Amino acid sequence: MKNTERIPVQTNGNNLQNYEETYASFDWKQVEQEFSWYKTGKVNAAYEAIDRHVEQGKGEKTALIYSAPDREETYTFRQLKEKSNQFAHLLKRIGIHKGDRVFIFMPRTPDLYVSFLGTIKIGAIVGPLFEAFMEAAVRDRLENSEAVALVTTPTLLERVPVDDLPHLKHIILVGAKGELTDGYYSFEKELAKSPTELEPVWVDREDPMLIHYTSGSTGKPKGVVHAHNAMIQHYQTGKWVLDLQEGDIYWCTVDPGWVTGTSYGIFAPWLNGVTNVVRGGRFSPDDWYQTLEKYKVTVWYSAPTAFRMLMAAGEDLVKKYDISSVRHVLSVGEPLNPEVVRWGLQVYGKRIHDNWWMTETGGILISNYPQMEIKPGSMGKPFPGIYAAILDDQGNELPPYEMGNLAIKTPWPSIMRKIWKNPEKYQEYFRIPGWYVSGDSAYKDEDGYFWFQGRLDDVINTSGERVGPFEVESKLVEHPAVAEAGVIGKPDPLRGEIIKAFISLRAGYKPSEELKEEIRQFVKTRLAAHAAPREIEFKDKLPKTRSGKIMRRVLKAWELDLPVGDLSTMED
Ligand code: 6R9
Repeated sequence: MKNTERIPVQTNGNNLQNYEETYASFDWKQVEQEFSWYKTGKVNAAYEAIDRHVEQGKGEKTALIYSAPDREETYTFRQLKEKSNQFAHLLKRIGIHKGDRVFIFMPRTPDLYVSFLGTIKIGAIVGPLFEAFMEAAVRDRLENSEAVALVTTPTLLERVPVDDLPHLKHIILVGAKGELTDGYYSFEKELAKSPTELEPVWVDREDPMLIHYTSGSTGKPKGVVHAHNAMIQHYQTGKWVLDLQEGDIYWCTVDPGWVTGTSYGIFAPWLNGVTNVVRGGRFSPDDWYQTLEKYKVTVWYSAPTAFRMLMAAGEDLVKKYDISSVRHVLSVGEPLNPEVVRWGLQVYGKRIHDNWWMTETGGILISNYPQMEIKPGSMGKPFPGIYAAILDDQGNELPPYEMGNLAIKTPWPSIMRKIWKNPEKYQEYFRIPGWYVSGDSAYKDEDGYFWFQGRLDDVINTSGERVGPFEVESKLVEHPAVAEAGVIGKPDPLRGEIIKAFISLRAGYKPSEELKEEIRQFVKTRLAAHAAPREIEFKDKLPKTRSGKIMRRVLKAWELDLPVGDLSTMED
């Protein structure tokens, strides 16, 4: 179905003047010249993110604003440089070397960011973990990566099976009380006795710096490895997609346990020398609007699940706060339902700019730019320097509107360099020569906009029609009673599959057979008869990952009584 809805350009953006022209002429080499690598042949991404600004006279600028219910602190670029240097000295003292894996398992506090930067400064590989992980999830990741050091808190240490992890030799505790035994170190005491100056370890741009574990639908999570070179992409997408400028107050709402929280919660803002807001504590609509108001946030990057929850919290709440400082709003992680885009425009007065990428791609590849019309429901167009296409299984490019494999021509600066100890898995992404095959299905329209349909495993085949679950879910959330929806295909002897929808209702609505029928008719009349869910089930909550993605495979496993696979990334 052709979509004719358009949202015109609002602010025109600041950094990227003309998308079409830039796309036609851009070369990544232009960006590389801005960093030390270009002059010396060596680089360090943490140096480029923090220390470089101190050397360029921006040491007293605020780099980090940390806000949590019980703690509020700010750090300048100089302070972050010094503290991360001190942490780096601690690692050096205990014998951590270039290439060693250092994991961080702790709540979002400034210490997390200091540890992250300090690890990279000595050329070690950092692995951030969600604080909510339970023992099995922590074990899998530390075991697979053979981590030698871990930064954590005394409380979270209870979930680390230290005795079963032979490689793990050093535990650095944030907030430890009293004397510690061998192999345990107090973060605060050790930093206090470390010098604030450090010569970073200069590495090759291809040297690894970061591992993110991401789960596939089956099997154990995979350790996706990124190199220092990824910063080229973080920096440039920060400029052209986030539209970051000198005076911005930037807030990326997500945790560094998810790749968005590192590429865009650490690198993009700091490589661009911008003030970065980090909020600790749990999601609450009140606190979020308060954060925007209090710090006068200008650029706000979040995820569809959060925007849907803010939408469900209603318009009246928004009116209680002054969020007029916000200039630019962005979303990633899941398809951004058109209804959410419309709501954002109506209530915030702002366009929400959807963009697409993956842990494996390391940075944004497809996006809506400030100076481009938005077609609600579309992920936008490829970033300059990126060629994206829809391929059939043989690698032929498909014409507009045909659904197929979303694929990207290799390489680009932030593409993953390997999957830790799993070369077979790595190769699967490159099964079509010259291309990275994402595993997502999508189509492209005649203007070059990309439209997400679902993970390939999620596409539903009902009575011979291929239906992407996203289209159905987006129509469902347009119904006033629906807060969130997850749609799956359920095997059916007659139709191949039928569409089943799991729905959580907005406050004030009660489940009933009449409501089911009303919702079914709503989709039937506004989308297509074949796309209307034959079955509807109401749920208090839908299963989601910690990054907020609805887990359709879990819905499907529950429905069909199948094994659910790895659940370590599921929220409580
Ligand atoms: C950054 C991140 C990647 C998967 C990806 C796709 C889904 C991400 C999306 C989107 C529709 C968007 N996804 N952005 N789907 N529209 N704008 O999310 O990385 O956690 O590895 O997930 O998320 O299915 O393949 P990751």
